[in-house]
Parts: sequence; structure tokens; C-alpha cells
Amino acid sequence: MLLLSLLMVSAAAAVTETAIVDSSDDAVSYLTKYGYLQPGKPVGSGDLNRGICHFQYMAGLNQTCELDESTIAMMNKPRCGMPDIIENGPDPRRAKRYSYVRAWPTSAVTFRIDSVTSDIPRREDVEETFVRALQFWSNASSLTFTRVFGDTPANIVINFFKRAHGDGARFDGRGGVLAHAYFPLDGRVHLDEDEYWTIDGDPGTDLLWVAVHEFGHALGLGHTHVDEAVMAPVYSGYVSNLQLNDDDIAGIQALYGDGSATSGPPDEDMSPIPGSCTGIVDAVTTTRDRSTYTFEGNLVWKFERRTSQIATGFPKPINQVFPGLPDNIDAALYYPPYGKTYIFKGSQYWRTDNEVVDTGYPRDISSDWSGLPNDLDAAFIWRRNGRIYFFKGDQYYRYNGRVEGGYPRPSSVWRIPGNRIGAAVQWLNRRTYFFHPSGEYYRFNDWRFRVDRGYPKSVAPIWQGCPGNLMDLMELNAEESGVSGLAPSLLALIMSTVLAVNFVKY
Ligand SMILES: *[C@@H]1O[C@H](CO)[C@@H](O)[C@H](O)[C@H]1NC(C)=O
Ligand SMILES: *[C@@H]1O[C@H](CO)[C@@H](O)[C@H](O)[C@H]1NC(C)=O
Ligand SMILES: [Ca+2]
Ligand SMILES: [Zn+2]
Ligand SMILES: [Zn+2]
Repeated sequence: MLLLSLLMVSAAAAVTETAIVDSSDDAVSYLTKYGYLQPGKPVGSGDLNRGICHFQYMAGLNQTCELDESTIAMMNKPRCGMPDIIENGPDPRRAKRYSYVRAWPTSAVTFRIDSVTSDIPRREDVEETFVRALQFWSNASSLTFTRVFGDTPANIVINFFKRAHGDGARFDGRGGVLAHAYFPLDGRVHLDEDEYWTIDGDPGTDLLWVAVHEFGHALGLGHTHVDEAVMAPVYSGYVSNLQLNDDDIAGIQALYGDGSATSGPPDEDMSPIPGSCTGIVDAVTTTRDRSTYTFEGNLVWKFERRTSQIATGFPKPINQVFPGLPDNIDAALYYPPYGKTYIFKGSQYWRTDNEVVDTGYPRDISSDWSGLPNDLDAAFIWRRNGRIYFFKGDQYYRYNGRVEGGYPRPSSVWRIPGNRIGAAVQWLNRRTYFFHPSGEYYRFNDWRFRVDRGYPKSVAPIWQGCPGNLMDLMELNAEESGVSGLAPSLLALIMSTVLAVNFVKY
């Protein structure tokens, strides 16, 4: 790979090399461009270290959280132009939905090649490379591809472009960004014509690898942190006998099935599902039987009672585990006094008993939760006063039979960066955890009213069962085994009666 990049540089002599990351300012631009930092926001050193840490996780580097040599080297590698963490738009909570893996509504997908590169002399070689790249995905799934020509509309439309090319995502000359693509239902695939494209391992940028990767996006896959996967964000260089990784296959089959006649839900042994280790969660809740559930998009992860071990076969589609619940939920809350779990989405809510949705639901939030708005972000019970708290945007509501007087208030008092909380839970250890749209979570010190030392940490390894830092997992297990023997409902009642008087400030 080193040899290849040297060769690429020499092949690049005639063209200006793309700017290189060699300072922390460059690192900030890089991390912002790829979704690790919020654009247009001053970046503190804490933000930068968190961003670096998250990038190191995605890129399979040691999580030193410092801009070390191997991190700088990784940032200088050619890569896909798509963000690793997708949350553009003013409201991260709403925009984070776009990071979800999205399928075409059909497995019969059409494609059109509108331009080819002049680097490869024979046009047919370019076209055959695209056809072969699509075969990787059709061989692994129920997908079929049909080529169309001329003005015939197609799902996937392929072009080579230089620099600015009319979609606001300007290419950067040779090196840096190699290509980008648009998720369904868009499907455009753009390759940077300033790269020197080659096939069959000739010195240059391997068109096959990049095409397989970009088609993955155009079929609905996001980036994965599994670095052997073709959907890893950084270009791996030419690979002879290129194959999809199990992670790529699990992803495409989750979207389109495995292509067998009996093809049903995605293979449960294939995990993690790409796009499922983003660390971005819609909601986290516990249930009466002391299981823990993490929701993201159409998936739910279950952690067995009293362990942080992910239950066998998870993640699974939400509707398989909680028949009747919708995808893309907003918030979830376990209310110990009733032993019930409440799921909020849009203007409605559902009540469940463990995994069983109670009859008569959904109901309108407005009819049962007096004063509460729709489109909530997060909900939890705070142990200091037993009250229910809801977050929405940069405000929060305290609820006690109705939204209490004086609320909403600015959520800045909780001092979570960005003042956005994507999900929250009072976990089995009765500690409060906040989940941030950056893919990190915070344990809140309820008594000192600030984030505990050592936080934030990455969500994915702990709450989505993704590979990661086992120390964190062990720590969480240790916390839980220290839980008091009192039934949680009793505790909550004691809390609400004893403490409500004292801690009404927040
Ligand atoms: C990570 O750190 C360990 C121990 O310091 C070292 O042995 C290993 O080579 C490092 N791995 C990478 C990818 O830098
Ligand atoms: C797809 O499968 C066909 C038929 O088995 C095979 O000839 C072809 O090489 C495969 N393509 C890829 C890219 O794996
Ligand atoms: Ca480029
Ligand atoms: Zn990509
Ligand atoms: Zn483009």
C-alpha cells in the first residue's frame, strides 16, 4: 500500500497535489467535513479530542484521542468523500435520520453510465469494471442490475467530474477525495476525474474498489468502521481478488435479502450490520424485566437483564421484537411505578409491558401528556426527584401529571455540549446517561449536577454491541452489579416522595 501511494504520487507529478493534513487546523477541517465535528461552531480542545477519538474508532486506530502520527497519516490517505457520521442540517436530531441505511424500494435496480475516464484507454474496460463492481452486490443479495442508455431514467447514474460539478460537493484535485455518491432515492455516483484511474493493479487509483464502494452508498449503505470491509471510508489500494467482507454482505442482505427463494429477514448471525455502529441512537430504555434496549432507525439491540452483553441475534428489526412499534422512534421511557415502557414518535406514543405493546396504542401525546410537545428527542426519570424529564431541541420539560409551570427551560443548564440530547436513560444502576448526536454518551453526576469525569465515551461499543473498548464494558457491568437490592419501582416512589421537596431547582 505504501508502494502504491508512492507510485500514485509519481503518477501525480503533473497535477497539483491536494492539501494535506499537517496541523490541528487541518484536522479540524477534516473532522468537520466527515461529520465528527459540528460545522460553524467554535471547536474547543475537548471537542477536537473527542472528534479525533471518534475518527480513530472509525478508522481502526488506537484511541489515543490525540492527533498522533498514525492518525495524521490516516487523514492523509485518499478516501471516499462521504461523511462517516452523517448529520447535516440544522437539527442534528432530525438530520441524524439521514444516516440510516436506506434501500431502493425494489431489488431490480437500473444504472446508466453517462461518462467515462480518459485515463483508461478502452471505454469498454471502464464499463466492464462498473458492471463487475455491481456484480459484487448482486452476487451477495437479491439485487439485479439492468443497464439503461440515453435519457432513460436510472436509479444509479455514474459520472466522472473535476472540481466543482454542480452539486455543491466540489472535488479537490488529485488525492484526497476520490469519489462520492448519493444514497437512495438519489443514486448519483461521482468519481473525481483528477485521479489517475486504473484497473488490474496498474499504478494509480483502482477503479474497481472505488466503484464497489460508491455503489454500496448508492444502494443505501453507509461507512463502517470494519477496516477490511469495502465500505470502510479510507481507500485500501488495489486488492487482487477483491471480495466483499462479511460486514459488507450483512449490510446488503439486511437491505435486500440474500437472494435465496426463502429469503426472509436478514441473517441474524451476521453482525454488526454496517451503519449500525454509528453510535447514533434514537432512544435507550430499560423495561420491567430489567432488560435494556437501544433503538436506532429500524433496529433494536437488546441487552439481557443484569449484563451488558448483547442478546443473541441482536440487533433485530424493531417490529420483530416489539410487534406494533414503528421505526425511527423519538424517545423511550421506563416508568417504574407502573412497570410500563413508553415509546414516543411524532405526535403519538405507545405503551408496552416488556416487549408487548398494550392494546389501544398508539395514542396522541396531546390527549394524555398535558402540555407536552410532539417530536421529542429524549425522556428519562431523574432520580433526584423522581420526575420525568423530556428534551426537545435545546429545551427541556419537567413533567408531573402535566408539564410543570415554568417549563420548558433551556437545556443548557445540563451542560451537555451543543445542548442537544438525542436520547437519555436512567439505567439499571439508576445513573443518568445522556446520548449525544456525536456518537458519544455522558454519565451524569446527579448529585453534583455535572458530567462525570472520564466522559464522554463512544456509544457504539457499549450500547450497540460493536467492537470497541472492553474496559468500558467491564466498567458498566461493575456499576450494574452494585445496584441496590430494592425494587426499582419502590426506589422511584421513595425518590419522588422524599426528594421532590428538596430538588425542584432543575
Ligand atoms: C496500538 O497500541 C499498541 C500498544 O501501544 C501497539 O502495540 C499497536 O501497534 C498499536 N496499534 C496501532 C494500529 O497503532
Ligand atoms: C458473480 O457470480 C458470477 C457467477 O457465479 C461469477 O462469474 C462472477 O465472477 C461473480 N462476480 C463477482 C464480482 O464476484
Ligand atoms: Ca481528489
Ligand atoms: Zn464512502
Ligand atoms: Zn458530486
